[in-house]
Amino acid sequence: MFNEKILNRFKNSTQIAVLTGAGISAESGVPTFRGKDGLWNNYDPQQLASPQALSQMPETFWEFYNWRRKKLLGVKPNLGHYALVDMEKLFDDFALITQNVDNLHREAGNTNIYELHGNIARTRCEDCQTFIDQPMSFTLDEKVPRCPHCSGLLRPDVVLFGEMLPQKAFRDAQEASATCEIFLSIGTSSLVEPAASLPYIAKANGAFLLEINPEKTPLSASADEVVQGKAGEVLPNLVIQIEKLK
Ligand code: BJW
Ligand code: ZN
Repeated sequence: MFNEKILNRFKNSTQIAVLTGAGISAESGVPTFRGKDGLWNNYDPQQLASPQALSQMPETFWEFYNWRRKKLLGVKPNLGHYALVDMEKLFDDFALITQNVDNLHREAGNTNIYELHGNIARTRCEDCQTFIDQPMSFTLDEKVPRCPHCSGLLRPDVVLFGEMLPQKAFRDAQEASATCEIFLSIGTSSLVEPAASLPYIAKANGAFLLEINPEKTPLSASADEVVQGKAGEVLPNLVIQIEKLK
């Protein structure tokens, strides 16, 4: 599964950046966005994860996000998440950049995490921007949750299409990408910008680019190596191999 070229790179490197997408949580039972299980009630998630959906059809928007929140209540990290916790311990400089909003990397035990698209467990007011200090389950019985301070529309603290990414997390992710020796892209379709540009920043600065995904993506042709497989199977194996080298 891993040739000598890949393993030698890990042996001789101290700076690793990892970018994860929905695919790493698929084996925990979290649906991905695109692909065969990517549709929700015949809506394209791209339509729903938008400021237009929030303002023009708030009931449908919240039905989608409450469905996602409900699903996450029973979900646990999988072997892929845990392998990245072990990997973080093996390197001096390890950055985990994620597009996922499901909190599973933190739950697994990674510490140096940059969440580019927010966190679905947090709720804030679209009008007064106040964060609501409640567990995510508090919206589950509401058709359109309202702000207790100003009655404005509440929303999950996630980055919708057309919105800016959290600036500090994105700057840190850019820096980690520009300075790493190995960049791993795991379980992402590599379609959504600006996250999709990070591996190219890494490559332009001399990093070795490794992709782990059961399917080919637009990034595959630019990767130094592609391991076609599921994150929950490939990553534990990779970590065992690296542990043997260190
Ligand atoms: C497995 C597996 C297993 C399955 N193991 N793998 C430049 C060019 C063109 C467009 C743009 C551009 N710059 C900006 C844009 C616009 C837009 C964009 O990128 N559009 C493109 C889609 C065309 N980007 C934005 O709007 C961003 N904002 C921005 O750029 O602001 C500045 C700006 C504003 C206005 C104009 C210009 C600039 C914001 C993007 C926010 C994305 N938000 C979402 C929703 C978050 C909230 C929520 O969760 O609901 O983020 S969309 C959705 O896609 C979500 C994901 O994080 C993101 C990425 O998806 P991901 O993770 O890759 O999942 P999938 O489903 O696509 O892929 C899963 C993969 O897993 C597959 O490859 C499987 O094969 C694999 N897999 N099982 C390993 N077991
Ligand atoms: Zn408010």
